[in-house]
Amino acid sequence: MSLPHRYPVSDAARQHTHLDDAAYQRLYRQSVDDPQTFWSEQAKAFLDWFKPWDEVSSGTLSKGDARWFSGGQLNISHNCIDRHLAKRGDQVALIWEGDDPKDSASITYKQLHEQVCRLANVLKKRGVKKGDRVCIYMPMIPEAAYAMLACTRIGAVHSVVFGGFSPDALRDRILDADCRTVVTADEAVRGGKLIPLKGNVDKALKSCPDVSSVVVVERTGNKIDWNDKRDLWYHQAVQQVAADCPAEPMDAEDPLFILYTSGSTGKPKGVLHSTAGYLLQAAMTHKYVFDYHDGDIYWCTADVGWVTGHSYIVYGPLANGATSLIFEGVPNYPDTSRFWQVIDKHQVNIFYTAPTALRALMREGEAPVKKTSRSSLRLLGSVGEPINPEAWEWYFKVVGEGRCPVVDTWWQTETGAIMITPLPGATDLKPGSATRPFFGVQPVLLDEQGKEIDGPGAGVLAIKASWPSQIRSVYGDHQRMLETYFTAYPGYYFSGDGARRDEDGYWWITGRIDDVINVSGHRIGTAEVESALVLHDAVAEAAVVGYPHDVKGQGIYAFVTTMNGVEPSDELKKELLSLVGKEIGSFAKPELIQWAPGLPKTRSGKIMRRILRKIACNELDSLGDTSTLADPSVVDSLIEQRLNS
Ligand code: 6R9
Repeated sequence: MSLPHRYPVSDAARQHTHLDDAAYQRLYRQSVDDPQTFWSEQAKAFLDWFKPWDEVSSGTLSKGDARWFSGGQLNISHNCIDRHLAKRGDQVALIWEGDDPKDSASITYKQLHEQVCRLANVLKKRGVKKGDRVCIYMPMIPEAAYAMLACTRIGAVHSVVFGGFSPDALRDRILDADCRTVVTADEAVRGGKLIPLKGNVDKALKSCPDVSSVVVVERTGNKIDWNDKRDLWYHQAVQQVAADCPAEPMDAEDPLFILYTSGSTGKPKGVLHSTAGYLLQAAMTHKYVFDYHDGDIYWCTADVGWVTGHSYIVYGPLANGATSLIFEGVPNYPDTSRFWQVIDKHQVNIFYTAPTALRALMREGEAPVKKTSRSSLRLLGSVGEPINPEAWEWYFKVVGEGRCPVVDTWWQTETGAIMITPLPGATDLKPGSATRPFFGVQPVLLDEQGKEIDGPGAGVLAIKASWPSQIRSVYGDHQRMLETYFTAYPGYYFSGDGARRDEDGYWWITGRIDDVINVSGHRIGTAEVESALVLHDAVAEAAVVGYPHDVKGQGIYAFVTTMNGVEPSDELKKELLSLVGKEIGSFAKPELIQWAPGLPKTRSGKIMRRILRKIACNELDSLGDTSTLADPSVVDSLIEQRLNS
């Protein structure tokens, strides 16, 4: 194996940056040795407070009761909008690039202020109060950001549900958080196709009798069903309220948003974040990781339905008074040059995307990239899954022409903001490595017994001290948060990821070690897909595992046992796929379904996923111990029929 490449910090990056390596070292030391002073200085520098805090942090990881800046008061929308008005009221806050390249718009901070205030007043008028949950099910249009910020303005807790989720998945999330208000659009437009968002909401709400208001943005103007008692048009409602709305003072630890994410067990968890710590770390990482400077045009291609969209399209950039681009479309529409064309069109300086998009575009060759200039680009970022060195090099050399540092940022819905990452002016880069911890983050490698591994090695990635944007709870089930993240290794936050640390102390994230599959950066719990499959009358049992996929990173491989007397068929396969689409969303449909006469089980009846994973990955010489199987012969037949050979 050849040694991984190392790219030293470029002169350009060093000269441009806020922080060189010496500054990183010094501040990192301080953040770990004297977190109280460090975070107190940062909280003053990055945020506007209505009332100062009493205590920087308290609580412990073992109790899962972290609190940051207790006693302090602030408001997120004030921090993201109002405080910028004096200096940059006429500066563009959001650039919207539509699905159709002919559609784009710019929204200044002044306009953002008015839009957010008006929508906040609409919500208030419909009875939404501080602490109430509001579901946001939206396309990638500016109104999605307005809705999030409007909630924060009045202290409502938003729960954004990705527009790719099915009506059933939407219903479950609305019920779990007891949302009474939904903000949506008539339809979404992606890659030239229409997605019936309002139609999906109507279906979901058949089982959500408590939802009393649905605010509908008119995106396409196509005909939709309407319920006069419940539904209101956004564009009409905002005209009927005042253009100003005071920002509600919120306690630092007041809940800010819920975002559902998959774990190893069945039901998605409503990860709950709170106000001050979240915004502080989102803003700070946005500035330092992306080397953001006043006037930069910044573009994160994520969807606001995922945490990356929350922290790095909306909250981090706007807290810093940045210009943030919201893209409605997809990388390959109208053609595979689209990303680079958008970069040229809006003169984007900082670009943040996912490895799966890069791998898909890489397959198209260099021509679609090379026909654009990209001369405005200064920095490239990656997030969502491990980036393979080949994709990293392509990103660096072809997209960035060797000029732009690539920051590979590791973090999670639960961490709220970036945790392990290079800083472009401080960190030598190694393709495929997320490199070093951000300020205040103390990652450790644990062995199977939960003991810390010193020096180079591989193990479980855990974090040993609280950080400001840490998960605060699982909505409605605090116990579940404690069990999922803080019980397996007492005193640590358990990430669910495996990692390696090299001789330079650099971190290499190797991927999930629990039953979570990362398909194109979407986290999907195997248990969720299995529960969908077994809903079918013809299915007796199903086991789902991940396998390496060239473009998506991982694909979903399902082993399905039919009921006695039911013959497997292509028809049944189709029904199963549409069932998963209905229960979760199209993005969770298995790529491969293998009919399994039986599943490998232990004598106590547990499915041995380890073996299924090996079969799905076609790693047959490392099947491991099969002696504990109740019936070892099922393995031979599964191997023979495997679909990924
Ligand atoms: C931000 C986000 C989190 C999971 C995480 C890990 C994977 C994210 C990564 C990465 C390797 C990176 N992941 N960034 N793996 N290198 N730079 O994606 O949040 O949707 O909650 O997913 O994604 O497996 O545990 P989320």
